[in-house]
Amino acid sequence: MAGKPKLYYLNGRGRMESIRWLLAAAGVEFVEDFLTTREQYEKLICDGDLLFQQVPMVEIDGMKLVQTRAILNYIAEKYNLHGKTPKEKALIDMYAEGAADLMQLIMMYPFLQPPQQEKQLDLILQRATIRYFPVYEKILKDHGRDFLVGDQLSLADVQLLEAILMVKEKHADSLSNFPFLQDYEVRISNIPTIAKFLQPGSQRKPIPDENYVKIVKRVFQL
Ligand code: IBG
Repeated sequence: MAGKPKLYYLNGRGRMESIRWLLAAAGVEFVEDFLTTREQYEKLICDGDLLFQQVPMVEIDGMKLVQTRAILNYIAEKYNLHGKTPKEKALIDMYAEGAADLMQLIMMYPFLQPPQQEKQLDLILQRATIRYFPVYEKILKDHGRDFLVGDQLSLADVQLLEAILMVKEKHADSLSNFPFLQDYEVRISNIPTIAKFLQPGSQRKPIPDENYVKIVKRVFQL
């Protein structure tokens, strides 16, 4: 039997967090190797482990996968979280990418200084409530189903819940005008594998703090 997937990244959210979420939602155990020094990162490059000299990298099924989207899609395919038909896959990718774009705005936030940080916060809340949440609200309202696509959990649901919780960390009331998304948040959060990941002590990473930002800057020489 193949071993557990091994994740190479920092001990923080960044681009790896969605991969952790998806594995957890699929009920797959994983191990992590945390980069804390520039030397560890350079060793991975020297050993030829990083195709484009970048992390996230995930060792899985004898492969060293890089590129977040490729990794997510592989896991989604393997664990039946990527729909049943080409059309379902396209919808899932489209919805997942919208959530990823929103999360990208939030990912940058801790790396900014005032006053850019306040501007970024305004942008995050504006994009969430004017551009992204209305789209997902309408999808759920129009088809009246439990999940974004088809009749089962998919990559799109996992990424959307991650995005919703990230926005709520910035502004707790951000779903107040979106009743379908409020119900959806509760429903998806209660899926047993996801509920477990949301419990304290899981491999879910906390909101980035100053120390995490320092390590990121040190490892990537920013
Ligand atoms: N397209 C790649 C992907 O999606 O996986 C991009 C990967 C990437 O940018 N990785 C960064 C890296 O390895 C680390 S995440 N940089 C080294 C280099 O030389 O390119 C950095 C990041 C954080 C938080 I942390 C927000 C955005 C980016």
